[in-house]
Amino acid sequence: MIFKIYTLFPEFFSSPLKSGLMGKAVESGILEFRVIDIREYSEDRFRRCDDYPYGGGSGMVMMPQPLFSALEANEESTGTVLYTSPSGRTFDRDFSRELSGKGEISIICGHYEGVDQRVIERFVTHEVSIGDYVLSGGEYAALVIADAVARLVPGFMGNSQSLVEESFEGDLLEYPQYTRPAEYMGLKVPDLLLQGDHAKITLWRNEKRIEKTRAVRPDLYKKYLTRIILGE
Ligand code: 6GU
Repeated sequence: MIFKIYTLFPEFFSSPLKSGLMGKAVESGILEFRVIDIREYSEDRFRRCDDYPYGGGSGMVMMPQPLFSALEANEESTGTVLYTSPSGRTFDRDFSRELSGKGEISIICGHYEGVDQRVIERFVTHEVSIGDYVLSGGEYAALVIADAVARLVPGFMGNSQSLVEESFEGDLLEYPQYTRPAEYMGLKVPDLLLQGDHAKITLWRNEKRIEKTRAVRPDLYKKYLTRIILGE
């Protein structure tokens, strides 16, 4: 899978794309990132990429010219082009799944008060937010989106079972995990996990998932109950 990232801050991506599973996937060729420096496409004498908003108001707007040039040089007409902005549709698991089926995804990282609307109308297929808060730049969101999508690409995760048994599967959050030692600083691992009765352990884990979801994600819990009641 290829990610093309349009950004004013290409250096932002250098360390994340080298670290952890993402780094491995890039090295093995499962993923390819092309980080495109929007500023290189600016025809302005000083390579400016932002200007004051028409109609007044605070902040700056990303100019159409550098983005049009960058996108025209790097995109074919049929691709998926995301634009990260707090005004977009909220990114979620369903959308990450949908995106993981694409061979190529482009992400324009928004900055300042956003990009000129003509860029959105000409090139963008999805305006995407990662949640109801404001970030200082779309780069943070682009990394979140790329990671969530990449881990669904076959071969990215070593152990595919961990993809199945994770939070949100079955609309429940994950159960608590413990590792050795069985007692640390007087704090004990629940006995049942040490006894090896796997049927019991499965039941206990399920209970914990339900308890936690009910406490911290009432919205998800409702979804879970509805699904159980409907017997799906
Ligand atoms: Cl995609 N961009 C910015 N600037 N803020 C956000 C966001 C994106 N998603 C949530 N907050």
